[in-house]
Amino acid sequence: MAEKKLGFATRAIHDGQEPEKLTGAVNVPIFLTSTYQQEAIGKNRGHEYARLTNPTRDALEESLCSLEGGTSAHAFASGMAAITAMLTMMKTGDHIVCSDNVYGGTQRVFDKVLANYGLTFTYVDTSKAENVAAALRPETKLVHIETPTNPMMAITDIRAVADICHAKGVELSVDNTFLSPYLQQPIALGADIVMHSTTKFLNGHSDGLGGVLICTTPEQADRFRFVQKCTGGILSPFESYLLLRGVKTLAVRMRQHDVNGRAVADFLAGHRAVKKVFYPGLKDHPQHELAKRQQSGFGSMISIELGSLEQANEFAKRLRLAFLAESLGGVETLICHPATMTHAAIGAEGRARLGITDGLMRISVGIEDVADIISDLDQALSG
Ligand code: P1T
Repeated sequence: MAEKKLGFATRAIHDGQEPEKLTGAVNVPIFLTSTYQQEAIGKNRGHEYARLTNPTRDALEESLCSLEGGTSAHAFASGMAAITAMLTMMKTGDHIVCSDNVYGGTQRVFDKVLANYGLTFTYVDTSKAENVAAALRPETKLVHIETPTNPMMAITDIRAVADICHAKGVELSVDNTFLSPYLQQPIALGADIVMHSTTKFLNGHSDGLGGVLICTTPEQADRFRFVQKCTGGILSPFESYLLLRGVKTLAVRMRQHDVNGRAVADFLAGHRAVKKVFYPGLKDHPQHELAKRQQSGFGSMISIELGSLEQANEFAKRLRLAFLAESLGGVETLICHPATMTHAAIGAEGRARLGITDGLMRISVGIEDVADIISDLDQALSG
């Protein structure tokens, strides 16, 4: 009889994290070493040099691989380092199709760095799968999507886009940062690569940067292992430890983020100072039914339209509990102004096309008592 696969919360605590062999310590130690003694020329104990492998990072990679249901995982120093590493699979002349609304830094590295090496990018609204089909060219090698998107919360049908890609021999990568593997499993829906800014929900405590690529084929694994070794933008042992520690509580944190996110979205939808709420859990969200089908929760990322930069600034200045800050996914509620923070780099025209107005604020609802979060938002909105 096949062994039953352990549940998500159990795997988050145990996979990759056997007690340490020498002492039985139940936590994976931070292996602070740049190199490893070798027994003879050509004979080592599985490790040669820390840019290639480090036992703390290995444990983390095994854990994240298990949670996303991939075949290998590769950790990098930031989400941007992970995306850049993924794009090294491309060659001059290759074409990439990308969601038109992605984290501003993703579009920046594509257009301002990688385009200089002869890669071409087409941005389409991937929430309409037919736009992806129409954008594919003979030289397209990769489709990269964010779902939900940052910060407009548009949802893409991963299965539909995966089918379109695979019919043409194109790979699909999904940035799963906004939901984490607890609320969305892109590989089970057909994605070939999952990436994360682990800085966000996976870490969960706003105390470390990181990024990861989770693969589904041995070719990708060879490639990303090689990129880690060649370019060296790997996650440090200390940050790997912090991330492993954060991931242990991912399931309980995400359950509470989801509960708090729904309650805050309902509150905001009924507030007279809020002109519009963007949250896939609300019935008026254009892809609400898809989100219900594809995700196992709606998460805690919400954007709100307040009408003007002035209103947004007044709201931000009045916050007492929530922090005005870039980033997301921490235990504390974080509120950002996409037009001047996360999406400043795409320019006013780019923002206007996507509906990222000067009055838009993005809320990463934390796991404080939800009544306290709501009361802070209420006083800040009511003025
Ligand atoms: O910041 P870094 O770890 O390099 O991750 C980049 C990144 C990639 N993908 C998504 C969906 C992201 O949201 C980010 C980073 N985002 C923010 C800093 C932010 O406040 O949206």
